[in-house]
Amino acid sequence: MFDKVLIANRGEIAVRVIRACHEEGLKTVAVYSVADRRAPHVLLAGEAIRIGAGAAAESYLSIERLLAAAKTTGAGAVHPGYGFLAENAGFARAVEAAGLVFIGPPAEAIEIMGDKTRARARMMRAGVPVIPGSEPLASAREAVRESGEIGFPVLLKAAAGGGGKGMHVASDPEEVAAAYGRATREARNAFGDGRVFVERFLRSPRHIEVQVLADDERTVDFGERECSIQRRHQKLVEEAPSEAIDDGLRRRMAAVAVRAAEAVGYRGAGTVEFLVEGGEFFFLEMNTRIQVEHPVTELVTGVDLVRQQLRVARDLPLLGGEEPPSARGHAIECRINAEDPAAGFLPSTGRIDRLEVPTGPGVRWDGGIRDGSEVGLHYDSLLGKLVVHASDREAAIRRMRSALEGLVIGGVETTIPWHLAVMDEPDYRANELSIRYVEEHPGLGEIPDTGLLDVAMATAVFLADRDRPRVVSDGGRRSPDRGNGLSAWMRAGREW
Ligand code: MV4
Repeated sequence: MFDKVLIANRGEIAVRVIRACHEEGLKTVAVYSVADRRAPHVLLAGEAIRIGAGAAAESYLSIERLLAAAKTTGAGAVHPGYGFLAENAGFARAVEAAGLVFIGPPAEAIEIMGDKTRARARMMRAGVPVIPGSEPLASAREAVRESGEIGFPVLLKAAAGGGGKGMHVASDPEEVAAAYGRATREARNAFGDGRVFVERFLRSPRHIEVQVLADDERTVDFGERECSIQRRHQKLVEEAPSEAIDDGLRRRMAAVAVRAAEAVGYRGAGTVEFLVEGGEFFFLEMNTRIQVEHPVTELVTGVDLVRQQLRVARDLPLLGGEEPPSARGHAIECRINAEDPAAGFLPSTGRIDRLEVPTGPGVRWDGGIRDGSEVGLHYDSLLGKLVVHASDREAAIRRMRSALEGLVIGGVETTIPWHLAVMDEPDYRANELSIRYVEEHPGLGEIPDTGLLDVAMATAVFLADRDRPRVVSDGGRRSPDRGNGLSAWMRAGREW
């Protein structure tokens, strides 16, 4: 049993895990690179130990340095967060070989789910619906034959691929033959593994995932999340529940997700991802970690999933043996990245010189920055997640719009304007979503191309307004543009 946890991560998830540990009465050790020496997670943890310079490879990705830090501080367990080494079976094994508890699933489960073809085979044996497709193909001729049986269009996928890399759509036998050669070469070059298989191509599916948590006695589902709004396989907006599925489909997906987890002897928190189209759902992959978007599930169920991870890791019964509460209301999460939506989501760097976060009923900010934080290019661009919970989806959209207005981050460009535009966008508000939403709605959040003069004028207005002494008038209501003035200008821009 352990009483001190080393958090092998940084940013908002490190802050999130440290808080959960403290609520569980556990001591905490933060690790940090020189670049992160003043980061919030370093200040929040009971202890902090520097493990390297800026680059992740010399710090958060160094198994040797992480284990040395655990040994030096007497930590009895390691929480990997997400990203970095969270789904690295070798890291899980190294932690356990060092006599520490890995707060996550068994290494075997990580390994199986990390290999797309092994996972697919295991799921098929467990009766989990997978996308109709083939085993790894031996030739272009076999690719053509298998595609004919599946039906066009088909998608050729690299067995060692992931995140959308190594996928080729083919609409007829000639295209399959040509794509097979290309896909094999690319896979060999990119992943050192040229194996390729073929699947039925789902044109505009939704990406819906089911949260599960397992201890030694049972595997429990915590409902689903709608994650279709993605850009280059990076989720931007997530919701719980998905309003695109009815209770019958919800129950079937939940039961399949539990079966998928049980089929690999799962333990801890995990997420089973599905593609949903035409009332059918197909296993896509399983994420063997706590995910960025876990807060929307926490808000609709009232369960702290990270604390449940810590309970399972200490052999305490999941939920204290209780049944999970049924979900209520609707939650939405917007990922606030240091990226400029008006410039193709280019990463933006700088020093945070202003940070105002909204509060109020049903508003949560899971942030990894503070005033003065340096935002560089060493790590991913996520600054924090703005999450809201309300009685239904329309109320949640209104609450998110208001919360976004109240979130002011100065010093870097962010995705806040883009999210404001999404909340106003008719297809989004009508829940007309698929994984193609972002490509089908280009230009959201972009400053209308009205020439630099207008932008200069708007910026001048914004800055003048921002620093004008606030005179509270008419019953204490502030000017509606109190929040990110640029977004107000953008809205006004349409009438300007
Ligand atoms: C698919 C698909 C359509 N049909 N497979 C993308 C990453 C990898 N995990 C699997 N992916 C997809 N596989 C078939 N047969 C569409 C995607 C896909 C996607 C899936 C989920 C979320 C976002 C996506 C974005 C582009 C493509």
